[in-house]
Amino acid sequence: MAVIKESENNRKKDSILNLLMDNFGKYVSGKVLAEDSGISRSGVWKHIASLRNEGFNIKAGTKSGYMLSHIPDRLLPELIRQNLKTEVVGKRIKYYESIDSTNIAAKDLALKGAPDGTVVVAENQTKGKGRMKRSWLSLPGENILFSVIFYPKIGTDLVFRVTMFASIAAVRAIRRICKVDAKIKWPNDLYINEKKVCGILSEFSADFDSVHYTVVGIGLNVNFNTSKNREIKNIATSLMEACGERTSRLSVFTALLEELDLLYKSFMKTGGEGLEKEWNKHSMVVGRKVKIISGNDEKLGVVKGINKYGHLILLNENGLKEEIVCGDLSLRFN
Ligand code: BT5
Repeated sequence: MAVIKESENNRKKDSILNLLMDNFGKYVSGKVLAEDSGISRSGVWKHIASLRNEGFNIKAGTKSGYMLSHIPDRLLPELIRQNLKTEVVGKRIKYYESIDSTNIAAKDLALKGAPDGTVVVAENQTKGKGRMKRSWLSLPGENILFSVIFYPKIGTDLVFRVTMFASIAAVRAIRRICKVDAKIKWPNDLYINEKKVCGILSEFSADFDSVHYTVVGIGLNVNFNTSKNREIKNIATSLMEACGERTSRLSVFTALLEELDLLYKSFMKTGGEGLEKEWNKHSMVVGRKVKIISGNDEKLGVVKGINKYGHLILLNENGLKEEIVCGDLSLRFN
């Protein structure tokens, strides 16, 4: 019941914002807004107050109505919904100004039964997580930080395919908006010009062998001035740095949710058969000499590609093929 009320409320707020955005810089009367969204004049006023709280500048005149004069640079659900064309991903969006980690919040929501494709997005994370207790750095409002909940009907042996389709979705979205080809570095990174632009952290919960939920967390550097950040300035880049101009976070985020939606729907039909082909096409490591570090173990070899489970196939120094299930891959070593 609460969910129906929430979506009805969202629909009304979206329709008010939509009309104000269509008439940006012009007054729209309270009567027209009320009729268009199917609520009372006082209902309109409540939504206007809530939009103002979120950073929209809306002028009000007793006779003229309301005029939108500024849209905040935020990944607000009502802004995302204005253009989003998806069937599953982002039908429900939880937005935070600041949170510890969107993955933590998404796992909590998954345990409470949040719908498939629920998105948790934040402007800032106080404990952004990488793999193996590493951190993910960002600055408020500069990048894209979000997690999506999926309930794929697969066994744990195929769970890496979720990270595979998420990486491909990010490559496609970056290509669509920025016309740049990002490359995938096994197991979970995207690089542009040999520098990391995006990291993916997939976590899952399983009953016996079957996956209950997966949470895919994506951090994508958009308008990040990485050179100002001592810790990552030599290894990281952002879309702004790669393309030479600021990029609309909203456009990239919308494209990314749409690509995730397409790939997830096809994954639900086919189980992700053949995903490795597209992944290998975008790989930055195929054919290159690498070092794989797993715990205390190190291996050198040339990468042949990944197999259907997402395991890395390495041609080792003795000319033998090895299958690596997990680890860190380094391209800079001697
Ligand atoms: C990752 O881990 O690359 C996965 C990062 C996932 C972050 C997202 S943000 C939304 C969601 N919520 C979360 O809490 N997490 C996810 P890993 O492969 O372990 O790489 C971590 C390493 O990347 C760090 O140790 C740094 O060296 C580097 N790094 C940290 N922040 C970076 C950034 N903004 N850009 C590029 N590299 C970064």
